[in-house]
Amino acid sequence: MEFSNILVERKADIFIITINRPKALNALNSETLLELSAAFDQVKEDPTIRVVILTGSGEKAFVAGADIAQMKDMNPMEGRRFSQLGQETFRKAELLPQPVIGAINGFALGGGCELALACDIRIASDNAKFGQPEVTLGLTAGFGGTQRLPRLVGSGLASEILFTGEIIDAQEAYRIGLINHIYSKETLMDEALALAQKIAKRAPIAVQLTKSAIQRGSNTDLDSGLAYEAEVFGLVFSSEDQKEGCSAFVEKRPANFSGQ
Ligand code: DAK
Repeated sequence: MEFSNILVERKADIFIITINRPKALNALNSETLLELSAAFDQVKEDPTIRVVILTGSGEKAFVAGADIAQMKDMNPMEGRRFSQLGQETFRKAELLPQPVIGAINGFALGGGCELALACDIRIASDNAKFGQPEVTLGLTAGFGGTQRLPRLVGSGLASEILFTGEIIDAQEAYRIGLINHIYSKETLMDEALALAQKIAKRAPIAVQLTKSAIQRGSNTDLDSGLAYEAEVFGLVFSSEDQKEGCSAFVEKRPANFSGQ
């Protein structure tokens, strides 16, 4: 598929998706969501991709939200469809076998914050800003923010962010656990790539099963999550990489994982 609102780039095992509407601060309209959805489908079908990095183009924004110009005149049915499209697209990121790193390079507001929340790992530049300003527009968060933000930072902090629409800076986002690391904007992508490369060197099946256990566990009770973890743990023993990884340790040599 040809993309006009996103850029995709392959760097060895790593797939970089850049939302590319800098004139609208990378706001998500339906077309951009459809392209993002197609890119996630492409990643899912390609086992040679080990890690995905998601970022925004330009100096100012990761994603400044859902496209307000498009939403302005929506009727309720169009609103519901738009919300479903965003939710389905973001869910694809979570359900990808490969880890997704959000490299948040500026404003991550509304749908942009929600897209960041759907990434497995979030790192940000020091100029990043986060918030759910929907209530300032007479809207509710519609791409998962009311569900994922409380799960990540707790109900009290999420409620304050969602009820006030206040924007927080990278330091505050770091303090509340919304992001893992803060870097200068010049080094953010290098750091994202270094993190992606570190993950890409590990046994891919083990990494992917770990992601699936984290995802499964965050949506279930502890006992069901532990039962799933035990199944996954058993399953890795069918991989060549398990034999290689454990043998390499015993033989005191570096492991050479094949992804099988
Ligand atoms: N949508 C469309 N265009 C946007 C945009 C957005 N979210 N954000 C910025 N832009 C456009 C601006 O209109 C401007 O376009 P031109 O006037 O140049 O044509 C250009 O990007 C540059 O923006 P500014 O001139 O405003 O740049 P500043 O540096 O002065 O300000 C800003 C940056 C990020 C503080 C400001 O642009 C801003 O406040 N933007 C809006 C941020 C925001 O409120 N985002 C949340 C959007 S609401 C739902 C489904 C989804 C959602 C909700 C419900 N259901 C269906 C239920 C999701 C909602 C949202 O995400």
